[in-house]
Amino acid sequence: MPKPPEFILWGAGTSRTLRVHWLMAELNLAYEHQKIGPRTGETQTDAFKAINPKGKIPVLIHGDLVISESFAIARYLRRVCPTLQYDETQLSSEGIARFDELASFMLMELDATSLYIIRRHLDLAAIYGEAPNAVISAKAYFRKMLDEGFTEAELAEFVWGRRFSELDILLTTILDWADAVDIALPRHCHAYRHRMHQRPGYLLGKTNNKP
Ligand SMILES: N[C@@H](CCC(=O)N[C@@H](CS)C(=O)NCC(=O)O)C(=O)O
Repeated sequence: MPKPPEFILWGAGTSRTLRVHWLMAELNLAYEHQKIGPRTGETQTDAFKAINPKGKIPVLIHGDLVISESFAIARYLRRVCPTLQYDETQLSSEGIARFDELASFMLMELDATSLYIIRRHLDLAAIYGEAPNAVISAKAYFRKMLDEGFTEAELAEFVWGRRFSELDILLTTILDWADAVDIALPRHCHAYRHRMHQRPGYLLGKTNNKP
């Protein structure tokens, strides 16, 4: 029998790469790790750009499939590896609509429109320019979206349905990143993060994500 293809994961050291290392750990998947880091030049080599022309990590290779975008990788892994179960609501059309709503909200409003704007104009100001007002307003916008996007009750256990999912990985990495750039988080968000940080999958993913 032919051996199933191995997973090869490119990237280490960022909250986006942690998303994949963490999920791999939750799914109990073995993989080869190519530990290239951001802003080291390693993402811009001809060899890596032949894999991902965008020059970005993470990237997953599985057989003939080469896939970038941390959340798309997470969705693919959930599909090919049935280790994590879904509850009944999560499998319903309404549950899937809620999944899409939460994923779009977190990726667009919290990650791209807020946190990445802050990163561009703080840590990466030498490339994208100083823009103190953009940073102040992105922080305020993040906090407004967070307050309006999740009630305390919605973060009492998992963010989607009654079971852990890739949406918990997405939200935890977003909250950790916000905390690291000094956005004050409400108490229930800290409690939610603390619970997620106790998961063995998180701890192993964090170790494997080390550059
Ligand atoms: N939306 C993408 C963002 C990927 C991304 O921007 N990755 C950064 C690191 S967090 C990167 O590889 N930048 C190129 C570099 O720093 O060399 C995802 O979620 O995977």
